[in-house]
Amino acid sequence: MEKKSGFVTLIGRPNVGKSTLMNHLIGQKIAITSNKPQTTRNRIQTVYTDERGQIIFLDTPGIHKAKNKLGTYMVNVATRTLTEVDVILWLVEPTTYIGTGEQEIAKKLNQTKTPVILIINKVDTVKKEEIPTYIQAYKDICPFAEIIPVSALRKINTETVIDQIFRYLPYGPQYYDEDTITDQPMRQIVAEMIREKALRCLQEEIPHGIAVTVEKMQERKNGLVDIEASIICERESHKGIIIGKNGAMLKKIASAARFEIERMMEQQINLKVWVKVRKDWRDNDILMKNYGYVEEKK
Ligand SMILES: Nc1nc2c(ncn2[C@@H]2O[C@H](COP(=O)(O)OP(=O)(O)OP(=O)(O)O)[C@@H](O)[C@H]2O)c(=O)[nH]1
Ligand SMILES: [Mg+2]
Repeated sequence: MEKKSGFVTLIGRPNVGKSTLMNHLIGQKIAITSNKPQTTRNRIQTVYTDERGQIIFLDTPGIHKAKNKLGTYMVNVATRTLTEVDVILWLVEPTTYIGTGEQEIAKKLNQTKTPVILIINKVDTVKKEEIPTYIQAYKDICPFAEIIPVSALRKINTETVIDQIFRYLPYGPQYYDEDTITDQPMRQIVAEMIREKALRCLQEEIPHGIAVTVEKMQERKNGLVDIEASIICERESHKGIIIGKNGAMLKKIASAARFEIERMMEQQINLKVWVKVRKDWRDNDILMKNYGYVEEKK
């Protein structure tokens, strides 16, 4: 049987469940997730392979009204994928009210000829009999190839997503070997896992102003891996909150991160985390670049 292959982007407003869905579709947690909007900041590429062929997923930052340079960068990253893929998955929440954010995305999608599959996610949060009303509300704002109600969290109807993607993918070569899950370097995945724990433990504006860098990752002869990382924040007052009373908050973040990194690497790790202040780094091109938020060269 001739195999299919191609690129598929997941786009949508922040917090609609793009990263949760992608992780579930590939069967491994690569992209971090949280209940705070703007969790994903870069394009995260992962690979799904089965007997039908290969799907290369691009998870993207949520499309929103940017308030700083980091936000503009994130929206550009997401928007650019629209021109690079064979199929677009647009994720939305189950609602009949289509806000300006969604309308802006629809406008962009109406300018492309690429097939768009609408994913109405989080259907576990609504009554089953209401689902047709959400489909009805969305169906005319774009010429969708398909509309699929899904729950990424409860794993409802997610097989259908893979089936439908393969329908619209072109025939083509296998780009990666079957064992490849992602092209993200391990250091980056580790930094993201620490950022996820910080996002989940901290409140209000603090998580949005955090970046994480990994300065050292080195394996000892006995297999233990020493990791040194920094949490960068925007204000002295934020640093105090991130460290917490007697270092309690930082300990909580680091030990949650260590637990997950050890599980992923299947190795014991020794994790040291520092907290640094870089004032308003989200509006500073050079600092943003240092933390990995840099435009890809074409
Ligand atoms: N109830 C329910 N919650 C979900 C579902 N999918 C995702 N979530 C939750 O929604 C929140 C956001 O999920 P993410 O996967 O981080 O969302 P995202 O679209 O990647 O968000 P950004 O990266 O900020 O753009 C998390 O708390 C998820 O657990 C779902 O199907 N049902
Ligand atoms: Mg995400």
